[in-house]
Amino acid sequence: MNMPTDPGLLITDVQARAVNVPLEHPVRTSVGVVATAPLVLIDLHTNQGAVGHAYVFTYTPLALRATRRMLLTLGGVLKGQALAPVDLDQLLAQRLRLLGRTGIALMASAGLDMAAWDALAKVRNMPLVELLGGTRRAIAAYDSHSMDGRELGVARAEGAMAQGFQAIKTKIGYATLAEDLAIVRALRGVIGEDTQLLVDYNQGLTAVEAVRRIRALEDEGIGWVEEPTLQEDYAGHARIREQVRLPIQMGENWCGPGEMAKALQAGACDLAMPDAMKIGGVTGWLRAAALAQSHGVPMSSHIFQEVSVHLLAVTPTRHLLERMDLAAPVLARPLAFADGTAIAPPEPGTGIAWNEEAVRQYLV
Ligand code: SMN
Ligand code: MG
Repeated sequence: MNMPTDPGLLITDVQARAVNVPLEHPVRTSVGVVATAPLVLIDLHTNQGAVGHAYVFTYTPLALRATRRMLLTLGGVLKGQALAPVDLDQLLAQRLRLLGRTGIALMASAGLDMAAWDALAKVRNMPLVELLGGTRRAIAAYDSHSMDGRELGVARAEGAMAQGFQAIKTKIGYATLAEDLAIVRALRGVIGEDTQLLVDYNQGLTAVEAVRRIRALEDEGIGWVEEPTLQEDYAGHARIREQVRLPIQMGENWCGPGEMAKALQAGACDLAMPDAMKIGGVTGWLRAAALAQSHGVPMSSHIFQEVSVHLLAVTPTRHLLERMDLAAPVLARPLAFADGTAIAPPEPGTGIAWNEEAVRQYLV
């Protein structure tokens, strides 16, 4: 890669720390439980003093060490390079071309991308959203819950309403359709008719069972049905979509904009919700946002709320910000929500900063 014309702003070091953070509520899905938040915290140092912060979420502690090693290895590739995130994305794409930018390699590449954009916004002394050409604005959000069962589900819904949310998501895919219906109706009883109710099957059904269950939910006022079948089965999602009258949502598992393009091409979904990490960081998200715009698809976020609140502000078809506070215990300032919305913080960068005492406590 030819050296940049202005070698003024360079990456000098990348540090990565693995933490396993407690969750107030485990993320219970129809296909497994996320009991803690395994995160790798990234610090990307530059020759002008700015340090970019980001984290990646590894879903299982089993992937923590390997992801940290990959981050340090790819971070080593970026040492000495100009702090130009789009160029760095191209460099990593080229280095990982034969391996394929998926799995841990993708996660590490995306984490470095998010940290590089954070560092650049700090050097330019502006919030990330403004560096991207947008303005800080209130982004509509939903409070994201789990397969909590009736008692906890109702309690969490009541809490979300008390905090001013106008939309909540619950995870379903209980043993029987009757249980799915019962929890949906119990939550509707709490949130009323004016609050959006979203459901997430986390890939737990066959396409045939998904059609049966979604048809039974059609008169419950549901805003979207997320990942009803295997996330990689775009044809299956398209078949479901053709047979039901509720919007199909997916995207958290798309590895890069290329997979998003294939899913949209297959007619797999009415709505899109890329994950800021798996889609390829800030750089990947911007390309995904263009895809959503060209297909006329509303675009929401998946976890990574601290970065996503900036990204949705520059997403032409922006829809909803997911509030699921996975990193809060290790953040100096968790993202604030009010009246069912969040606004990108005013300080330079993304606003991600570590609570170093907590990081030490949860260090793996
Ligand atoms: C989800 C699954 C696993 C971890 C975090 C979140 C979920 C969602 O699919 O959409 O929030
Ligand atoms: Mg989901």
